Amino acid sequence: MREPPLRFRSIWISDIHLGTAGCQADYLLDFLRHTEADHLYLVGDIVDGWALKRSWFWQQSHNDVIQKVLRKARKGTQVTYIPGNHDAGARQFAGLTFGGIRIADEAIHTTADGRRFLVLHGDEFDGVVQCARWLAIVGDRLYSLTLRLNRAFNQVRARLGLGYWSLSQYLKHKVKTAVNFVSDFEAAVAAQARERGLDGVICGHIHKAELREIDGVLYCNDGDWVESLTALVELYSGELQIITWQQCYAEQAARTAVPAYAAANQGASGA
Ligand SMILES: [Mn+2]
Repeated sequence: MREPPLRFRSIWISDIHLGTAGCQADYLLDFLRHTEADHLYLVGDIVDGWALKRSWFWQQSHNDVIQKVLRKARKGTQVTYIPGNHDAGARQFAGLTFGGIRIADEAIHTTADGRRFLVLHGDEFDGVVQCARWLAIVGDRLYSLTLRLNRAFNQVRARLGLGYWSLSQYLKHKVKTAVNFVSDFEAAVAAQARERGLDGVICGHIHKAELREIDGVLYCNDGDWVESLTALVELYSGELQIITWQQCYAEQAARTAVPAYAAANQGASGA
């Protein structure tokens, strides 16, 4: 199947967590293969240094993601890497450029229609991470456990011929405190953009894609590639959208499946 790539002015992806079993590198590779952009922002938690320190996990697909991004940088995409808390080691290189990839603590992105957005990972607004690091680490371990469960669960679903369904996402949405934390986080990040006189903010970190106005500024979260498989994109008009790749993926598969189904039906009616 050789379809022309979807072209966007900008793409934001974050929370890929390369180096963990939860990372959905194959879906991300598929996304990177089918999309092109003038600007690509890697909005933190790209490689999971915390998890790699605990136990080494690295697959060929994780290399492929990095190669793919480097290749895009070589071919003219402006790539900006904003490290997050799980890859905070890279923050010491802010201001430098490696392999055509600019590393920065944060960035200001101006859309085609002239709006200005603050781009950052977002962990600095995470009260848990700021106040008690040990609590964050305990939470992180519980989280990787749910992701492992999620993976096993979806392997069973796949065997039964069922589609991908995020158990960890479902559980998290069921927890009320998590919901409270999400809304507090969103409000805090949006307030930062407002204080700086910007039109909006683009972040990641909480693994929940979002695009909505909060007190006069546009709050955008590009989601993640461990559960929701989402990216934020800017069209050439300047309009921002969230892309859920598992949906695009399913629609694509359905499109290619339809002719085969129609052909089979035609054969049946002719008989
Ligand atoms: Mn993070």
